Amino acid sequence: MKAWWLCLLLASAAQADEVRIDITGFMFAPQPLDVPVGTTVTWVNHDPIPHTIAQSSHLFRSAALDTDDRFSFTFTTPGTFQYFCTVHPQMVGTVHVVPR
Ligand SMILES: [Cu+2]
Repeated sequence: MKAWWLCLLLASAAQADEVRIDITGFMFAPQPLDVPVGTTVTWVNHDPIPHTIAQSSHLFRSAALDTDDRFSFTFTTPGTFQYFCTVHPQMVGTVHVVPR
């Protein structure tokens, strides 16, 4: 019984992927990003000026991120998700979320 629970825990831990998107020089990288459903994506701002992360259909929106600040979102449904920086709308990115 205990072994069964351990397997379940390990399986769910293995599915809890985390991927980072770096913001450097007004660019998101990697770009675009492909991840499986359930992935937590963390944006990290390396620029000396603030940026935000806003999803184009209002799925999520960060506060202003200062240098080295980060913002995370867990994608729970497949699809193509476009996002941009509300301070610099020319900064755009895409996350492709694919089924497992
Ligand atoms: Cu920006």
